[in-house]
Parts: sequence; structure tokens; C-alpha cells
Amino acid sequence: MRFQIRALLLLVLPLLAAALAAGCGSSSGGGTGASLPPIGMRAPVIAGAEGTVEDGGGVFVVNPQLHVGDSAANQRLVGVVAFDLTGVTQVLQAELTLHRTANIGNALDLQPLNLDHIDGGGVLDAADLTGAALTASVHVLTDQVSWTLDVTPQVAADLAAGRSESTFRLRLDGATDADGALDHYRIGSSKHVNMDVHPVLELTIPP
Ligand SMILES: [Ca+2]
Repeated sequence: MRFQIRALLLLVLPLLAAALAAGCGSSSGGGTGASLPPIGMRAPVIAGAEGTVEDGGGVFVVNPQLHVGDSAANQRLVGVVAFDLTGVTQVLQAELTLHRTANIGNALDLQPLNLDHIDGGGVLDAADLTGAALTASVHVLTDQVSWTLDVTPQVAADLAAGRSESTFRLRLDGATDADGALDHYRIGSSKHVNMDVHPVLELTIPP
């Protein structure tokens, strides 16, 4: 009889322990996940995919400012900023901040200033000016010193499409006023000596 009881206990106890462990696991796992807050992070600028592109093929990646408007040769200039999404799989919120550092000539004559979402491919090239936007004029900007812009749908679209970067193009509505003089906005790039004017993409991601 004693052997029968012992055999029964040996059979039942491991099953009971396993059931308790499974119950505790699911309970504490759910509680822990629910209590963690979202994470805030800054996506790094991709230096080689950021800069100014000139109609006619000029590509400028080292300047401390993006030039958006036209050149003295009456060629359109657009600015491009790109951010590395490596390691990011989901985004709850994305906020892009840009800072104007100067207006040269009559840039305001070529307004408004448009922010396009483009597929930049991780490197600045002439196609960033000529290529069709993924979404044109995501935001139409008024003349301010700085802009803070919601780009959550655009970053989410990049992640959904498997792109490892988010790229935005700044362009004025008018290509050129053909006056043979520089007319452009200058917007801080990540190469500017003043870090306060660098472009910033703040992400909020799940824990
Ligand atoms: Ca001009």
C-alpha cells in the first residue's frame, strides 16, 4: 500500500508542478509586458544620403546646410534628409524636426515649401530630385524658423515596405524664378557646427 501511494505521488507531483509553472508563466509574462512603457529614441541621420541635389546633376553631401530653391544658374535645388531605421521593426510615433538657418535672395517668391516622402535608397543621388515621391507634399510648410512635423505614417510605410531608412525631400513649389540669382532656404544638416539646427527624427517604439 505504501508503495502504491508513493508511486501515485511520483506520478502526480510533476504534473502539478508543471501546471503551476505554466500558470505562473503566463500570468507574470502578461503583467510584465503590459507595464513596460514605450521607448523613445532618435534615428541617426545617414550622412551620405543627406544633402542638396541640383537640377542638372550636382550632388552635395558635405554642406552644413541644405539649399532649397534655385541657383545663380537658374537650376532647381532640393534638400534631402535621411534617417537610419536599422533595428526598428514597429513605430508608434515619428516626429521630424527641421531648422531654417537663413533665407537667401527671394526664396519666399518660390513658396510654398513642400516636404515629400521619397525612397532615397540610402544614398544621395540625382534621382532624389527627379524621382517620383512615395507621397508628395506630406506637409506644406509656412515660413518659420523651425518645423516639428508628424511623419508617423511615412516611417510606418517604410518599415512595412522593408526599407531600412526614411527619406524626405524639401522642395519649393517654383523650380526657379529665372533671375540669375540665388534664391533659397537654408536648412541645417547633420554636418552643421551648431548641433541645435541638426535635423532630428524622434521615434516612439513599443517596448
Ligand atoms: Ca533665382
